[in-house]
Amino acid sequence: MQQRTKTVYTCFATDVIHEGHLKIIAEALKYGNVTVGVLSDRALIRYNRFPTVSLDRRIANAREINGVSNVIIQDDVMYDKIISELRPDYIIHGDNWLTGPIRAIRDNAAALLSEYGGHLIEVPYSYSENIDLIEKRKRAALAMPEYRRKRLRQLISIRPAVKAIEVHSGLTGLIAEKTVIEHNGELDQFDAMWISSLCDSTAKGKPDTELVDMTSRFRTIDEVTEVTTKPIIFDGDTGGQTEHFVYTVRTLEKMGVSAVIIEDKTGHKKNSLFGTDVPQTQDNIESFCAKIAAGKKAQLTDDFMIIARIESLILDKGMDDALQRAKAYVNAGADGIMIHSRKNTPDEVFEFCGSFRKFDKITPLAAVPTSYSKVTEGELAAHGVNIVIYANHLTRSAFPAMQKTAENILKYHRAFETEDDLMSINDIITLIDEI
Ligand code: SPV
Ligand code: MG
Repeated sequence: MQQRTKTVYTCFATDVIHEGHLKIIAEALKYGNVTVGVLSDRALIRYNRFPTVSLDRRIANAREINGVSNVIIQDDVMYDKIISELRPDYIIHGDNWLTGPIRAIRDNAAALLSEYGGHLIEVPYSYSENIDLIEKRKRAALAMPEYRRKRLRQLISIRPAVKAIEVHSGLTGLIAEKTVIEHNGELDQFDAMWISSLCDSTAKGKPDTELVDMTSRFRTIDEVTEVTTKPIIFDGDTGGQTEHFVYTVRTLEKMGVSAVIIEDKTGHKKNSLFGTDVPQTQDNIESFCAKIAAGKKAQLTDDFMIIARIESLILDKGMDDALQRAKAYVNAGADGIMIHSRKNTPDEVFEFCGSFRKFDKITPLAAVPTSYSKVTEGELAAHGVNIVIYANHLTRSAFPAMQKTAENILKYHRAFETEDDLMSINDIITLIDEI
């Protein structure tokens, strides 16, 4: 009886086929007919590899490889669907997936294969100067303003909810950029960064009152863009005078920022989470609409977004006022609406989103679940929220840790007792990659 030709599957999470991939294909061909899976955009993003070329191009690249019998799309980083549909005899992969969070993908594939006697083949991962250069060039391309700027709009169209974390320096930028976790068999990471006025000011020891000027805020953006590729949402406070805001928009666009969020307050702005404990003045609708319209007129790219932030719930002005403003701001050209709340449940945010979505199904909505932190991203997305911003969490976690270390050194007149709380010297001196 003639033996059935074996099926070998390999999946590529890449924009460029290089010698490492060709080595895997050469090895795979020894075992049978080779099917290559090309990760979809959605899956590549989960994998922390934002695509720089289209899915069609990536498929064409895979088809051009000699010896490949079949090219299919893999729409999830996990192999469950592929394995159940294709039932490959072998899955072949570089052994780099034995370490780090992607080990979860490997273990999952191995378990599924073992259910029917399939095998995993792991080939030594190829490191070469050329592969290294390809990786570096890709990262450099993603960091360029024209790629980075449009990435937020791309993510909004792909992700159920884009999640952004606060950053205020190169170091916090690196945490947002590189933190990938595996939890319950899923990989996760942040999609975007929020340059918070609160945290940017706090890092400089200044109050969050628009005291830190725009030139200094732009310096923070520079620090962050220097070492990251993910898109930036900039907290533009009130946007300042309309005559100045138009210049801010141009500068942010040029720097590759994806969106500015401006809040409808005027005068001596204080942080929203003070609520009505401090005097704060909400701008009138006409004047704020004029600021949005002027910003939209000034912008030069289609990618950049001006998101209008509504403070009506913060200032106890009521739901009707918030909704009336939302309508007006969208009509004035706002590319998105951020609804802010300082309640400890998400109820009023959900109510706003429900009413807003009755008359506007498209305009992206952003929420900042600081005071209502029990809500999950999934719940917010189910109510129509597109962007979830964790607005201050890196600063709030770093400060108590630093304070405790300072107190312990004072207490014990030496540093030994702090050691358990510290990263190792080796970790800190190797944390930042050298070129
Ligand atoms: C910020 O992070 O600076 C914000 C959000 O504007 S909030 O602090 O909640 O006002
Ligand atoms: Mg702010």
